[in-house]
Amino acid sequence: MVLNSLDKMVQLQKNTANIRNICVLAHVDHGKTTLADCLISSNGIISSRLAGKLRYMDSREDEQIRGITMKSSAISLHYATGNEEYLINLIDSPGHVDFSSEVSTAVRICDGCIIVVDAVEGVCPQTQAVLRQAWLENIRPVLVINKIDRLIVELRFTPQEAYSHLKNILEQINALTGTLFTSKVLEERAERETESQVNPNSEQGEQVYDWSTGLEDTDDSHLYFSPEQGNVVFTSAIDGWGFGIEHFAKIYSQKIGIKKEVLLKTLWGDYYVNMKAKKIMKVDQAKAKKPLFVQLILENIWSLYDAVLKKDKEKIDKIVTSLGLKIGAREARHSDPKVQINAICSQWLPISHAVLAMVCQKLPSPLDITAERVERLLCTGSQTFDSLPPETQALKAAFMKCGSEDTAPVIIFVSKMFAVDTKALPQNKPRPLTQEEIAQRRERARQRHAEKLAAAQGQVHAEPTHDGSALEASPEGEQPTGVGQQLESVTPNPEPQEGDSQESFIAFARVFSGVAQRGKKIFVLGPKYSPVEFLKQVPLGFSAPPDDLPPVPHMAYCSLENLYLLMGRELEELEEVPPGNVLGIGGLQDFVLKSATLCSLPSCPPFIPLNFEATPIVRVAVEPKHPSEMPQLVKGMKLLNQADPCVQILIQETGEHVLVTAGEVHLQRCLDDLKERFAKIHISVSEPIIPFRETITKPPKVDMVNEEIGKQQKVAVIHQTKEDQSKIPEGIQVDSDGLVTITTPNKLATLSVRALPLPEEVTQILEESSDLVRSMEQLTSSLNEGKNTQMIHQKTEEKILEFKGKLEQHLTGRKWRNAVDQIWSFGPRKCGPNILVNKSEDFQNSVWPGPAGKALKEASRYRDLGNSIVSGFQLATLSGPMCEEPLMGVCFVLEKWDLSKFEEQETTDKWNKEQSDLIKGGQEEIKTCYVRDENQEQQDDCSEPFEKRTAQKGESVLTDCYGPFSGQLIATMKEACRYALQVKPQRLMAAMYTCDIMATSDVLGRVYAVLSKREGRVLQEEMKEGTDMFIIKAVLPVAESFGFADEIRKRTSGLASPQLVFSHWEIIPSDPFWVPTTEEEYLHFGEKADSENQARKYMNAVRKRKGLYVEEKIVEHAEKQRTLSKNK
Ligand SMILES: Nc1nc2c(ncn2[C@@H]2O[C@H](COP(=O)(O)OP(=O)(O)OP(=O)(O)O)[C@@H](O)[C@H]2O)c(=O)[nH]1
Ligand SMILES: [Mg+2]
Repeated sequence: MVLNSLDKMVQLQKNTANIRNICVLAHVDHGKTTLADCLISSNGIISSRLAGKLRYMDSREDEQIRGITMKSSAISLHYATGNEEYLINLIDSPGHVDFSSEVSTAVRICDGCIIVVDAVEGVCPQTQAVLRQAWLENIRPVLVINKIDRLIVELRFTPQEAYSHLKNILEQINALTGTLFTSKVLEERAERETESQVNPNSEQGEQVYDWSTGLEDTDDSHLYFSPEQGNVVFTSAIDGWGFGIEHFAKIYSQKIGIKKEVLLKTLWGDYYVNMKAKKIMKVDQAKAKKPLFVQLILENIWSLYDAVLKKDKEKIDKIVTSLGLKIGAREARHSDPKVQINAICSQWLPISHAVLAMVCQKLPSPLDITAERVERLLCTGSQTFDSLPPETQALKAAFMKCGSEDTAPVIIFVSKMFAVDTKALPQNKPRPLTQEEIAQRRERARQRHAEKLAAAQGQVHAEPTHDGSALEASPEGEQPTGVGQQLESVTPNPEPQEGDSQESFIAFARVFSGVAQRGKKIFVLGPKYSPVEFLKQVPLGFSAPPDDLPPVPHMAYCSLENLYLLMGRELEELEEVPPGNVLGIGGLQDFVLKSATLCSLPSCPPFIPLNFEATPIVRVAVEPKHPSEMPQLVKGMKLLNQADPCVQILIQETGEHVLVTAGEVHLQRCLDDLKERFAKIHISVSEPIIPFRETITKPPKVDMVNEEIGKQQKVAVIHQTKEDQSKIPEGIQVDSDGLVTITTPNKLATLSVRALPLPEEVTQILEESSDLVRSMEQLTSSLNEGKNTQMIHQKTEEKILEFKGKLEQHLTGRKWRNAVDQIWSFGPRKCGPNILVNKSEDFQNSVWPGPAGKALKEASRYRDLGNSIVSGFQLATLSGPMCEEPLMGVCFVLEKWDLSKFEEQETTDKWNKEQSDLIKGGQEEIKTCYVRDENQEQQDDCSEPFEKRTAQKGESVLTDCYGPFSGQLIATMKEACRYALQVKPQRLMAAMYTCDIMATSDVLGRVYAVLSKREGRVLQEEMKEGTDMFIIKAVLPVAESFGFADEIRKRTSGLASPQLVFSHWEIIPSDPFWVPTTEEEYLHFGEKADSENQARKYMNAVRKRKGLYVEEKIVEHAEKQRTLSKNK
């Protein structure tokens, strides 16, 4: 039964210094949920027998079936040690890469974390990832090395071997911490340096460059994990035991009479004890002395396991009595050794005590929040804390104080929204009956029973069937009036019929300052809210009631409807929540989409966005089985979007509803949720839509049979495919160098565009800097609009310069001369990995803020036309000619932009207009021009009425029979870019996953077989020290990855399990349009070249999906099949 009442928890919540908000982080399957079970069982919420089997925090059905956690969930635990009582808000998180966004939502609201590492597998990719996330959030970690039992039972290590193995794991994880720490210190030092460059007076004479400064001054010893620091415990969660060395130091200091402090320093490390002299000495390898850790700790555990596994009853009894334990008769007789081990060890070395004591001692309370973390949380984008308005800076004190007085501002962060069945909310649940009510019920039942008996006696002669039905009907028919009605009123109203399966959204949140009270009104600040804007709109110290405030973008005002204590699967209602606690908030569904900051003062900025490690990449289109159920699907998708931190939902131009998820497992979970909870309809799901990118390359030097191109004689091309697809329509000039010149339909402007492949490094830089490019774009557009409100912050400016420098560094050579200065735009969506370079002389413009960008001021008229060119470029980069996928790594150079005709036209227009104004004065018949044909002469005819019309209506020349001129420019630019691409060798780019597979040596061959079948490439293969495990690092195209994890698992009987993470885009080397053109190629590939062309296969699949024309020859020369034997 639950040991802690709600009142106890409420009381504990008030003592902020004794609250620990922690999360459990690890690689998948390292035992987080099992560990959480053990901690929960110490509070009596689940029985200790079930701990490790129940996986209480995995409350979803699919979590239980698959055996992996998919959602992070919280539970509040009570822990008492000595005189102190602690409240531990524990969050269990998923370890699977697909759900790493759930980890981000957990670390944000914690102050510390438990990193769990499997003693056999050691440090794995996700261990690194979660450690990095903990660092980025500035939360303190402690380490649990779990599954020590596997070293004994599976690997059959001797205690000495186990010790070396554990030492190794510690070294690995400390090396990781070291790299994180060093990079951070170096970064900080760089920051300090730039600051000192800004005010050179402040630190004179310190200009000598010494890379190690900063590193040496900073004490980092507390950061590392080491048993003697008390931040490492060794556990076996499944067997319920765990220890830190402090426990043994206490015991042995009494037993062997060596001071506890000395033992604490020497129990871990290469020391041994000289029993006779009662002295601790350094281990001398030559003498083969056992370290203390082995001799005093591991050997005892090993011998216990040995005794139990060998069923040596006598020895077991001896150990049990020497440890002073009492084992229940049932456990002692149990045939399963695991049960015995669990019974003995969980008493001897209770895991919950070891872990929770470490958590309370080593992890900070909410009061210990560092100034650094607060500043980080408040500074979005490239802002610095000092640049925030003074009202905002003042909030820092509130964070640090974490006070609960009335004047303290209430600051809450919502890190995610989760859905629960409305019926499961505490206010809707039938509450437990009080003693009185139970007595009343009993009385009522007794009465009913008496009545039934009386009725049965009265109808004793009736037929049995009739009798039965009468009995069944009687309770309802004969409701005793008084008591019954009273009872009805205490049970909650049933939900309305249609809504009985409704979902309610609860915010997963933490109070950072002030007391969250039920019904309190609060500002909800969206991620884009800016307190600066607000303070500008509303005068300082606004006195109006918040309801009357003018509407401010990204801000809402609402009340905290319900507050909950999160207890794993259960929720408990609370009236108020003091600062420093994790809580659930109901009623924010309409105000918060995924995450938000809540504050009682509008001067608070939104917290920095959560740092997601996974990129959503797997997309599918969904539709209802019955078209009439579309509205349910749309509603369901909206709910799903709110309930998952990382899923994206899109409606594509084609009208498809698309779901973008982080991986296959995530996809499956989203679909299940959609089907069973949010939409509750049957849906059909498309094959995963695999994203591609289109690009161009340098012309290849050799052909497909490795012959130098040009040397081979081209044979007569039998089929025209190659020529066909790159056929350029008439009226477009292409020179030998790939420069495409094209004229707008009204013949007034001519554009010359060339496409060039960007060097790989440049594409990479562009990808990495997309955020910066976006903010640069915003800046330029606000400058152009003449707003000039956004001051460029110095740090941003430096970043821009650095970015520009990097581009210049890689774009060298004659071809790229001045190119960086002339960059006009990035695309698609103004921040993508493609560049538009403007080399035309008449019109200068560039993306760079500052003098170069201002050159344009003169011609605002041209600016609009310039915008059309940029839009055309954006459209062209958004969908390429091969299969309408976005472009990547392409540079379009606008060589010439001839507007002379347009200008002439405009002058004539003006003149005409003046004339007509003078002579006529407005009465006019307006002729419309019809485009009768594409024919040239007829178009020319149009020019006369066109001129008249525009002139007489007093409009500018910007509209003609082909539509607005700006629109024509957009279309022409887009076409020019497409043709410029098509005259170059085009290539597809595939999205690639990196995958880490851990496999034993006997299944290695099969892993390789699956990898190579799926076009995977092995990068590295390493043997894990001390085990027969291999770690294989490989890259694999996303297109080939579906079902990969399952296949590997099946082929290796579950011994290898891969983790797939999106890594980069890679060019597929084959040319999708390739056909054999030389004799050699004919010989090699045959006339139709129908051997596999991977790129063409992908391209055609995408085209087919998008409903585009696919050039496929199905049967060319059909030959009648004959059976030779018949011809005899
Ligand atoms: N031998 C052994 N097995 C363990 C131990 N702890 C957990 N396991 C097993 O490891 C498997 C994974 O445990 P979980 O607790 O679900 O792991 P997790 O870290 O929560 O996994 P995810 O949430 O999916 O990332 C289960 O089969 C557990 O029984 C342990 O101490 N020793
Ligand atoms: Mg788990």
